[in-house]
Amino acid sequence: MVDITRQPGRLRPAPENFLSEEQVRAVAAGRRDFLRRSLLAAGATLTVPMAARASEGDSNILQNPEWTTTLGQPVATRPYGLPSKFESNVIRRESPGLARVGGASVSFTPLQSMFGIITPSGLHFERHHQGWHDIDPARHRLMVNGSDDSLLKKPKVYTMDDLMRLPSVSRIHFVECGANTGLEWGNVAVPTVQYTHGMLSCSEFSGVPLKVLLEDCGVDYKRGRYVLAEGADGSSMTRTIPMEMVENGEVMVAWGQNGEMLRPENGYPLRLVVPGVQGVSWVKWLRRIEVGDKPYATKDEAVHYIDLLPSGLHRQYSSIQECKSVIATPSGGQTLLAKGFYNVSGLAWSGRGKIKQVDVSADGGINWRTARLEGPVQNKALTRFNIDWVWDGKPAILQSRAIDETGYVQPTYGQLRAVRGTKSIYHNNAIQSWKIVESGEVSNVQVL
Ligand SMILES: Nc1nc2c(c(=O)[nH]1)N[C@H]1C(S)=C(S)[C@@H](COP(=O)(O)O)O[C@H]1N2
Ligand SMILES: [Mo]
Repeated sequence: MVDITRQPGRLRPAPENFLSEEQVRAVAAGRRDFLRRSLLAAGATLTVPMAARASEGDSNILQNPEWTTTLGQPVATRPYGLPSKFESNVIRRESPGLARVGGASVSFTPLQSMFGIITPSGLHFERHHQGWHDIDPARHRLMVNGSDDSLLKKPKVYTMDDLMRLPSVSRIHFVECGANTGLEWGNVAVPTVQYTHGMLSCSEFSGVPLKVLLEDCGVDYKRGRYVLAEGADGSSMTRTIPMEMVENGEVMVAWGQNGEMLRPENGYPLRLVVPGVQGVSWVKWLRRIEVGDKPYATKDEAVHYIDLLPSGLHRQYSSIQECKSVIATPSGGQTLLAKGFYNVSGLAWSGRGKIKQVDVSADGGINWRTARLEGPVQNKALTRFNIDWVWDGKPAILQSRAIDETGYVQPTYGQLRAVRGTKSIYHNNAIQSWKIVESGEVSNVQVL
């Protein structure tokens, strides 16, 4: 139970400009801190004297502020609502360490500023291989065809109006780019959780199960074991999806995101939702689905999004995002300003189903305590965890370790590298460590 009589600690958010020039240079030079478990001290104890907060003489209590003594703004001053001006630091950011080539780039979700599990649509990360478009829904079409007519008897072209008349569903799912946390393979000490893990978002998506469309078009499930999804942008984004994922009803052709139409950056007016699978398969501006009898080995699955293994072989189609978690508060770039109580909070997810348990360590993985999960825990969605922690002012290393309903345990860096080697870019789900020093500064370190 939370003992609210404990003195709360205070946290300074990461600075507005997360990366100083010096940090950018450090990132570029690949400098980072390595730590070994054996060097770490034992965890903090949970005894801190109680203290009341001083309120005497506080003008915020004694005087009426202007918002109490003046007229407020009328309704519909903003026909579409916006966040408070005091939240202007909570934005998507591009990493100065990553090059932008034309429209091809990525912006990261500010995970350090989020609550619960839903990513507000305006803060959803973006990954475009060839920039984004605001497509006229009246001119958008979705073609469904077979690689030959025996695989799909009645090829069709749907308008948005056609699609939105069909029986729809709404489900909450995370989407994570396969390259999320990718720089950490190369020991680059990316300074904040926005950059280490921010190619991750979670929304309620609304749309029609792809299965409904395929059955409407007379699919032959016996022979048509794969679908190819194609986007309408200039990136020739095409990905193969195994038919099992479609047949179980999970893959959706979605137009809704968090109760409104998709944002243009996220695929307006139509995107594929492939729960548990890496972001690249969530084809945006979806314009065509083809049913085939074998995987297509397109450029985005034969050359990109593959894993170079220690044997020297490339692994293809490793598309399911394995169980992973990260502490977002406190996290890199933030500063603990006082000893005392903190609600350590973060996110856990698994492409294989629900999160079963999250453990948190404050001593770099020697001792673990089980965190509280915010329910209801949902299938292939982010799960928020929280745990009480009293910082005693001494150096500490915070880590979280998630376990999913299949029993899979999130690996340490040592365990992951033993299987995957060191040359990967994609699919890094290792345990993240945040080091806290006596000054309260929090930074990104790797515990092997
Ligand atoms: N048509 C199209 N679909 C696309 C992409 C793209 O560039 N073009 N990027 C993919 C990648 S790599 C990812 S990680 C996700 C990102 O989705 P988001 O931008 O909505 O976060 O979209 C995927 N779908
Ligand atoms: Mo991606």
